[in-house]
Amino acid sequence: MHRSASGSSEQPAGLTAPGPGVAAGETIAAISTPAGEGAIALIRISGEGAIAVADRVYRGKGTPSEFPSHTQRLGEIVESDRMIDQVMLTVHRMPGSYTGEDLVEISCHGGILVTARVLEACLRAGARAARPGEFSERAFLNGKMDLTQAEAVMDLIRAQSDLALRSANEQLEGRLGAEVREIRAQLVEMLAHVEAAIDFPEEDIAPDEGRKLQARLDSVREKMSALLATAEQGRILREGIRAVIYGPTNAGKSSLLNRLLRYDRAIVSERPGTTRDTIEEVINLRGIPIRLLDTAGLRDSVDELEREGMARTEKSLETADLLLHVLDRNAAKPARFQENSTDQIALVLLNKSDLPEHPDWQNHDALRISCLEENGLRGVEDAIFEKISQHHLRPESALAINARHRDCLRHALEFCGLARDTMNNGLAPEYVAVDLRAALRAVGEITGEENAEEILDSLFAQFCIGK
Ligand SMILES: Nc1nc2c(ncn2[C@@H]2O[C@H](COP(=O)(O)OP(=O)(O)OP(=O)(O)O)[C@@H](O)[C@H]2O)c(=O)[nH]1
Ligand SMILES: [Mg+2]
Repeated sequence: MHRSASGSSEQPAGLTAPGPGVAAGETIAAISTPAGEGAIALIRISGEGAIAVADRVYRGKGTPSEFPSHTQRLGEIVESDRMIDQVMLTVHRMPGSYTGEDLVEISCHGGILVTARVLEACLRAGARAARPGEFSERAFLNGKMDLTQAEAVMDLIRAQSDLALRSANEQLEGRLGAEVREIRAQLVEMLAHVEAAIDFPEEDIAPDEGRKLQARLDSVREKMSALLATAEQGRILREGIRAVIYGPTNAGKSSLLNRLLRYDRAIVSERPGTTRDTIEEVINLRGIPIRLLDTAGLRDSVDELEREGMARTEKSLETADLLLHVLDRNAAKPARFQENSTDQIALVLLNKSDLPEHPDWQNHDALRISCLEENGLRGVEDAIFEKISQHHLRPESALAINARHRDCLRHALEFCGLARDTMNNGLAPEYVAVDLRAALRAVGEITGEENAEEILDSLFAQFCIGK
């Protein structure tokens, strides 16, 4: 499963990463820790020549090519006999490494210049700069993990909540891959039956056999549907819930944002029309990332800037998962206030409960809060959590597929549906086989067992460099 080579491993190292489509045999290097200052940073080298590169840049007791695998040694990185930094160097010999190749890890001091110089030394010694995700890509190409596990590495890095982390960990352990492979195995088995009928046409698919096949097909479709149902949870764990705070000017929307964030992010003032642009911040609500959007208050205004702000508010409402409708309990019910005006899930919050209640709100069923006196805010968090759980989450499972898996599964389901129709219509088994094969391909794309070449570049490009 090697991609087309556009360079040879004999070529001298360049300091910039060549484009995609480079042979996996080359030795690559990258700084795996984030750019910036830190106590330590990690530089990784992977590939056939990784240990030879280490031999050239390392000075200490012995040489890396003599070090036993998985042991760490203190030494120096040198260039033209000048020391760049004192480091710890670890050799991981193939195949027992993350990438499945010889892999060297250098822990150096975390200065921006130091790390750049250590990497540069490795590049001059024969490595080339790695593309984003290239270490994980190699791990996949060398059979260390399937695509769902490689994607889980990225999810793990980006996880912003406990639930997202748990989900990424389960995927990394291979739970999703295992479920997908089971579906695949069942499809393969069915295909074998159908193909037997093609090979021995005189035996045809007996009516009895046909019913069994349909039942099995239905059970596989159910499994796929169950996995598909986790897509919404996956989107939320990866991107967060979009909760839009909206309502009339001066109701206390920005005050609510600040309270939920627990710091003064947005400007609050008694002047109506304070917030103009939408402000977005993420909170972690009991393990669920929530993107809170504070918006420009709604009122009739002639001010052009304010009207632009309100247009943005309307726009953000379109993509909201949850609406937090904030109203001033002390003021009359605004003319444009409508209950259950949209299909979206909404919470009505009557703010300023420290002030007397306007008669319009009497017997009105809504949460009463005071951002000023910090009353009822815990109740807001409870209510948000409850709404999200009801509509978006399946707490019993941390399994959560991503958009790519969802698309593959949808295709597979479609083809299984076609296969079923074909069977029902009594068409020749050849036709059923065509549909089943297409379903099989779509399922195989999830783990990378099928069509990996086409998926790889776009998938790993989303990774960070050094991972
Ligand atoms: N008494 C009282 N005043 C509050 C409360 N919450 C906010 N306020 C005040 O109401 C005014 C408006 O608050 P903001 O948070 O700026 O209101 P907003 O909805 O963001 O207003 P715009 O950005 O103009 O749409 C400020 O003077 C706040 O101090 C509350 O619970 N009680
Ligand atoms: Mg505001």
